[in-house]
Amino acid sequence: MRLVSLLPSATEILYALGLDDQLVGVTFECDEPPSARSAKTVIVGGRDTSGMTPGEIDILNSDGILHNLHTYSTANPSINKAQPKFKKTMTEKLEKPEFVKITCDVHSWMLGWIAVMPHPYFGVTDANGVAKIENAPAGKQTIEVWHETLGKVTKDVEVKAGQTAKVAFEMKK
Ligand SMILES: [Cu+2]
Repeated sequence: MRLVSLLPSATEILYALGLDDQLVGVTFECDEPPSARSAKTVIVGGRDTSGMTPGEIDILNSDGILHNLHTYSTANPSINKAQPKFKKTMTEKLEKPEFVKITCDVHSWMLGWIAVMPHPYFGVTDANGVAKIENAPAGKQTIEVWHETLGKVTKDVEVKAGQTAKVAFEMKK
């Protein structure tokens, strides 16, 4: 079974029951046990973002060693600062829409991307390459697919109210 917990208390219960190996996703609010957010996929951008401040991101240090936050961006100011072992959470601001590369200069293998979106209509592909965008407004919409090495591809799609529109993308090197 693959479990996703959308409630901090549910995450705690799943850990207490020893079901954490079946837990694949938690929310950004699931802070108990502290390892939950670093060991599992953190789901953001759901319909309820009431607990989030737009443009703010929490960067966690869960292993208690020195790291460094280094972002590469053009629209947002770049960040380059140390995250000492005692700094469990650092809150940074990324307010302008763009794809921001983030690395740790202490550990060359630590690299990620942060997608700052101007709207809540996005999805992340799963292991089968499928992404879902929920509650997209009806009408003619443009979908943009982004991949860190393959770049961007866009397609137009007609979204009908109450129906699912399917669009296939193929990206090549
Ligand atoms: Cu590091």
